[in-house]
Amino acid sequence: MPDIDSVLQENRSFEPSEAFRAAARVGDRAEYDRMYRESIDDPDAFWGRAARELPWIKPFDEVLDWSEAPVAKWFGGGQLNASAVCLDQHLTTDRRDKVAILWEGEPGDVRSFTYAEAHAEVCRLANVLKARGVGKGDRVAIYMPMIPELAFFVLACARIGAIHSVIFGGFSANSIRDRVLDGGCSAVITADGGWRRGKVLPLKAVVDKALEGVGGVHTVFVVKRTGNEIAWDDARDVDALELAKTASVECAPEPMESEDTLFLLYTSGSTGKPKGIRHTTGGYMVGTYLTTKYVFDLREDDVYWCTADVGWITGHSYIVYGPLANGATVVMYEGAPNEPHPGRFWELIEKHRVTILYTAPTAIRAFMRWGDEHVTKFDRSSLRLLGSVGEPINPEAWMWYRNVVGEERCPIVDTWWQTETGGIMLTPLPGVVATKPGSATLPFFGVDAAVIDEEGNELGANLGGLLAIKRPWPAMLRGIWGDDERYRETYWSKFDGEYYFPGDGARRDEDGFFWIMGRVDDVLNVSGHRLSTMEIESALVSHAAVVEAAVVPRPDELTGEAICAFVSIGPGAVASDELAEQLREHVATEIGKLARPAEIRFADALPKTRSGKIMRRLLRDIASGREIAGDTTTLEDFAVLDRLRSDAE
Ligand code: 7RM
Repeated sequence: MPDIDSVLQENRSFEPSEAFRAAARVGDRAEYDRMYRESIDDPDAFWGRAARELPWIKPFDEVLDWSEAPVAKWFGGGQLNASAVCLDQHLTTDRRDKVAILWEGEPGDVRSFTYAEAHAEVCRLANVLKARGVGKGDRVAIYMPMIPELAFFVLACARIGAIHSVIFGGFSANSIRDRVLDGGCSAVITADGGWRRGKVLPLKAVVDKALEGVGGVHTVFVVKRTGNEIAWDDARDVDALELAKTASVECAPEPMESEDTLFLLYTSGSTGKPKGIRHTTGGYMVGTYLTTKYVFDLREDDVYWCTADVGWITGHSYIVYGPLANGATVVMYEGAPNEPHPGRFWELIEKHRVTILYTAPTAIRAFMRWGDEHVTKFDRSSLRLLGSVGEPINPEAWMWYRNVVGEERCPIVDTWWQTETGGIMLTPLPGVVATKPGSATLPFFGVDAAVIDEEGNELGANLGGLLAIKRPWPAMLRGIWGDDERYRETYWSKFDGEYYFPGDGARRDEDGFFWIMGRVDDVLNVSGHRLSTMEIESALVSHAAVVEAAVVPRPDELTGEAICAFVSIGPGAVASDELAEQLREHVATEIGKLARPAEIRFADALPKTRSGKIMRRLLRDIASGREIAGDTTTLEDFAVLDRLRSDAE
């Protein structure tokens, strides 16, 4: 099979400012190189030292045991508790009275908790869980809005050694049922409702439906947030905050083995049922702690805001565990970015003096579409660092993020990683790297990344191929819940256990920078050329009329596959044959005739997962006139598919 042809040309490069560099933890390339080299050449020394920055209950005997590959054992013999790492360790320091969580609800209500207060809340909730018989090793599903109690319950589970399985608050009753059954959950934590776009999401009602006919759940803990009417089963349902009022504010953290499971988080496979990705305690905590510290270059006075939902891995690692382990002040927001107006994020940044913003390309593109004025009317001078995660960020969006949001002052860290990797894998360190728009740049410490071909040979500069990771890292997944074979098969079998295979395409440029080219399942084959959908999409969105684009193949007798582009356009543009022709020409000019779409279809919206990733798999079926096959439970808006289908007719 030929390599993936890379056609994207991007030569701009942006150094961090001298001021940023001077204050940064790692402020020059030689220092990064030295630390990186040690992390690869002597991982025991590097990770052993990093791990000893955390408060262990019992010190570990061994850094890594890889003898049962691909199941890694990190920090064997050690005991710790993730909630104690996040909370208790700070109580004997000045951070005791520092704000840990600064929360704003969609209606504008604000609550904040110092580390001491958060600790008390978590202990109370842990005692509430215990009182209903929840204990070490039990699986607990959490289906909650973005309220402080979501983070507190996550930590309360960790405190007593219960395994949390957070299910994003937008999932349907069926998705919840599947996950509760697969994980064998014996308790569910939910809320009466949550605010989203001015309306109440009736979460408890969805849980009630999900649990119809499900036998194994003995308790549903309900947090009353919105006060909407809910059904109540006296035998099963308990009012969590009512019980918390009289619960003790002390709860000793359960000593956990380093390899005890901390949580499950379900991620959709391209086919088949969702996989319960299993993360354990020691390695995950060391990995999220260290990446947060270096990638966001956290300082004591930072106000850090990651806009993800705690229901995604980004929220687990970079709202809860990583930042709190570092003693950061974390902003949490309940609602939609355009409620009650399209400037809500920037208003929040002005109001709370946010210094670090970590968000997703899909959100950045939405803000671009809504117009600069909603951003610029708020004061963003507090911002010093910007981050991106979730998808390849197209250079246009990157430049807009830098110029409009960050006023050319803030470095951007484009962080590549996965639910499975637990933490950030490819990323610039903000004081070190001269970033290039669209590149996740260099590997984080301990990450031995390569771009290889189908035979496992490393490819030379600028050749597109498969991203591969050569050795275990602390925060990596330890398995798929209940299906160890699927773990081996999916991630380690492609190259006989030699590489972890994330399923993404990538190239490395002449400076060794990584450019992620999207999922390899999405690669197109036009006349024998393998093209990355992401590069063609990037060319399309660089046209002024286009907001978002998704490129998929459809079968073509002549070329094997022809390029079909689904395009959503901005408010000022009009869908017409003329515009379609312009866009086809635009792609031809930007990257060559080879990549010129055979067909452009205008769409008001593209099918996305609830975390904002475009589901090209579904568009492939539509473009080829096939019935949609495979798992659609992660789709955000089902009506989008019907509209796309009827447009095609
Ligand atoms: C953190 C997260 C993982 C997939 C991954 C990629 C894509 C994520 C980037 C990215 C290019 C990035 N976990 N992805 N971050 N692609 N640049 N900075 O999103 O499990 O939900 O998704 O997301 O394809 O494999 S995830």
